[in-house]
Amino acid sequence: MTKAVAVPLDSYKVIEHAQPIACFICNEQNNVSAPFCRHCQAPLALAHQAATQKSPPRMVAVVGATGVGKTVYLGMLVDMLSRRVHPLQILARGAFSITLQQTAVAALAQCRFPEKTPNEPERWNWVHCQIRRPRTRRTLELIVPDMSGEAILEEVEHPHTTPVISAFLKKCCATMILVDAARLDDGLRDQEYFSMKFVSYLAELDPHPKTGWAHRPVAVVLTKADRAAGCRDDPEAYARSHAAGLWQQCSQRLQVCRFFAAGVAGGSALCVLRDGRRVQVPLRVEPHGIVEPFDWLLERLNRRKPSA
Ligand SMILES: Nc1nc2c(ncn2[C@@H]2O[C@H](COP(=O)(O)OP(=O)(O)O)[C@@H](O)[C@H]2O)c(=O)[nH]1
Ligand SMILES: [Mg+2]
Ligand SMILES: [Zn+2]
Repeated sequence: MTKAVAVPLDSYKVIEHAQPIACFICNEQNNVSAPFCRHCQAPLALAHQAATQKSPPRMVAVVGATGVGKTVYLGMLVDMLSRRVHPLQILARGAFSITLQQTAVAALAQCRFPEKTPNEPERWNWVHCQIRRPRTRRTLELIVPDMSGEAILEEVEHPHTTPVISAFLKKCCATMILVDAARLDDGLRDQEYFSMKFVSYLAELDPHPKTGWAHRPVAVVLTKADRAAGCRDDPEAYARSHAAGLWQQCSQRLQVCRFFAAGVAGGSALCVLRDGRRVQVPLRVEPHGIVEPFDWLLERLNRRKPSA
């Protein structure tokens, strides 16, 4: 005979979990205890953090083809900004904001570049930080994910098939388009084609005559400037001569656009690993032009009202 036992029903738990939470990126409803959005796979920690803020965080995209230098650039940018006091102070929010900085800087300190970014959005580092100007009480919450180049290309080639990218880019208030200057210097055109496709994708994603992408700030950053002679002195002139199609598209389609040159390594060399793989290694870390595009974007953002 089975002995009857009284089992208390934890029904309060059901009620707690029945309350949905909207994903901060795509606005779809999710279970409050889920770690990632079931629709776009963005971390729901962003929605939980945003819920504690008076004004919603604003988002900036850092885009470019695979291998252009997004992870290295973003890791170094967060590291440099987090040490700076003037004119802005940056405070990272949440562990994954610091992970990007940690992995990029740790790799560079060991004379290597960080590993390739995984394709799955749940494995990206979503930098969420608070920007404070000393002596003013105004703060700005900013979200900048380190996305994979493959996922960006997939969305650009087939619009609205990668929900995390399309929803994110629709809500973004500014973007940095990274272009590999070392490849431009070698006469290769893939970087130019990628960025041209991206600019045209943006223009079609939100064509609103006043608030669309044509009016949002876009910084075009020529990366690996240490490997492209002449691009540091005048990035715009360099883009005009080495990526004329991109330069023309930017000047025709974007009202608030500027060209920059940046480099993290002071020099790099090709190294053959034991397994036969050939990888670039930084010979020394000599950041150049890292914060300038970010400062320029922030200044433009401060002049605009949040649209989202
Ligand atoms: N010379 C040089 N190479 C760089 C620099 N930044 C990145 N790279 C190279 O570009 C590769 C890809 O960088 P990564 O940031 O992972 O690119 P992502 O795919 O756009 O995130 C690195 O492994 C390096 O070989 C730089 O500032 N200078
Ligand atoms: Mg990456
Ligand atoms: Zn979502």
